[in-house]
Amino acid sequence: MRRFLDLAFAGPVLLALAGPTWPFAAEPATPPPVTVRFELNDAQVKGRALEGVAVSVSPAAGGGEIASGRTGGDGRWTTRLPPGTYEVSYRLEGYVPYTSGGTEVREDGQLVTVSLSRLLEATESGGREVRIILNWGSRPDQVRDADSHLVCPCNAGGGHVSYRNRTHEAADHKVELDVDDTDWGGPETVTLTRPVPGTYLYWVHDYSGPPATLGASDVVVRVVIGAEEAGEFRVFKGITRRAWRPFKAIEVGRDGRPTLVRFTEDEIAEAADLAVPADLQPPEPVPTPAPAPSSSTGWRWPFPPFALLAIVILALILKARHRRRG
Ligand SMILES: [Ca+2]
Repeated sequence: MRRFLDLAFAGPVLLALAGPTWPFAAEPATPPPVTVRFELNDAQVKGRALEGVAVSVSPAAGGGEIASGRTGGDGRWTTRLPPGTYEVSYRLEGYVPYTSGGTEVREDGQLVTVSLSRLLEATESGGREVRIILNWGSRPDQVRDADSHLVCPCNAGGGHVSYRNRTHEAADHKVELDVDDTDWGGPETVTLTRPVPGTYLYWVHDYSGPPATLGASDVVVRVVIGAEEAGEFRVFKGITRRAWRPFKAIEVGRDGRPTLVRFTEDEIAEAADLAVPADLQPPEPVPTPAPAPSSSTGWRWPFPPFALLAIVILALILKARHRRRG
């Protein structure tokens, strides 16, 4: 009887402890939010932090703004977000508005570096100016030194602009790389002034490899034509090459109007975005063959360690018994 009473009492207590949702299934858990720092800087002026940038964050899947704020004097704004993919827009007077469609939030303390491009004066030549802005990640396992390369179609000497040759200037046009950033983040900005008719080729090179780390990095390339963001490109994860072409070309017509030409899906499937002219590119290192797989158990020894431990314990027990009998 006493036992029955105990059970009768314990049942409701256990139910109460189980919480109000029992016996219904728990809701799918939202991952706990992590701290994310946004750092805004000027795409053209190295080291210039941008204060007062309005940042607005919405889930990429839709649902509207979930966080917003403005950067402080250090160009930074910090918030907390559950890991996921977000659309983030950046607005500052005098700069080209920018909305990023696929900002991935992964770990606590993540730093998202974004560079804004100043609005050009609404002149005829200003409308034809092209800026290619490269940002990359800030984690130690991400590419430390990424480089922008651009080849001008004018066939003049020095038309390949990179960290080795930052300015290409002819009588009627100019290509300029503002800075060679060598320690994470970026930006590196290439500016085309009065581009000439033809095909401009651009690619990103992982200078600090091997190993190739572009695929582990947050490489983002944006193209601004005049006052418009013409395109945003993110490196795909898992790329094992050290060079990547985010877009096919900047095509400039006979009227001097530049157009951004993207790769088609078929071209990307054929890895055209990894094809950089060999004469312009340092050779890729020959991949070393993977080490031969070890035995199926993973242990090269006749006995795995736990078997050896068992044998030692067994030997000690037998020895102790032997002593007691003796
Ligand atoms: Ca660089």
